[in-house]
Amino acid sequence: MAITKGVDLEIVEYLYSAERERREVVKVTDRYPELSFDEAYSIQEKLIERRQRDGARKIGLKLGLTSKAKQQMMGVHEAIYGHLTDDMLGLEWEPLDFSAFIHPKAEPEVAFFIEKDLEGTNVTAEDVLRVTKFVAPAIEIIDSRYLNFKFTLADVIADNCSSSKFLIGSKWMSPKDLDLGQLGMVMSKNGQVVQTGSSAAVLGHPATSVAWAVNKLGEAGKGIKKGEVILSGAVSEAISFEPNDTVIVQFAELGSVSFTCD
Ligand code: OOG
Repeated sequence: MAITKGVDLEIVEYLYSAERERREVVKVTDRYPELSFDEAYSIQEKLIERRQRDGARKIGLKLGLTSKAKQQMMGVHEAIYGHLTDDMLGLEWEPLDFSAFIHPKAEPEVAFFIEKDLEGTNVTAEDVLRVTKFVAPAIEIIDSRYLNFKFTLADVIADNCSSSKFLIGSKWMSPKDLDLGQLGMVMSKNGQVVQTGSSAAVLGHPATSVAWAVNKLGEAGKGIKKGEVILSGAVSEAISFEPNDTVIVQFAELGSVSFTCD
């Protein structure tokens, strides 16, 4: 059974209020088991429109499930994308407010800053690098609205891919000046190493991940735009954190990015 017009907007309110009221909710597919990926993306679009009506501005995209390990864990063969809005941007020098989250986790990522529109269905990693002005170290905070962070692929797409906050480090480099395909990464929490990885974990190269998103958007006649920021997907597993924790992500060559939490 397809999701009808009234029902999609009900789901939007369900997820949006869960986020604003910081509560976990039962996943959408418990009620609508046949929710398709296309319907889920359409709900995601409407969720972003809802945020825009409240004053948020769309500023870019995020990729999810870009590592083979995470895809296998979910039993899927595809990445997913969601939207970033300006109210999601955190600043390194301002502690994050823990009470604004449900059950947050932090992921190390490489951010892309796009300087030219790009659209198509045969876009390559090289095309993405050509339109990328800078790359920078980033941390994404994911905070699924679903109970115990458990969901199907359709659920997580509808929930804007668990997006909550993100932070960008201060070292911005041209992708021409480093080997973006194999950047080592160390993530530590309160001085203890909690994850290590390589940017190669992101579909072999983070630009391949961005190209995947452009091609996926291309199927709907959309693309990425000049001025957008794109989080290319997690380089390692996400880690949970608590109030007063400090998390630092250090990339070889690309520098570091960190946050503390109140
Ligand atoms: C889905 C989003 C994960 C990534 O980079 O893999 C994600 C989840 O909540 O696991 O952003």
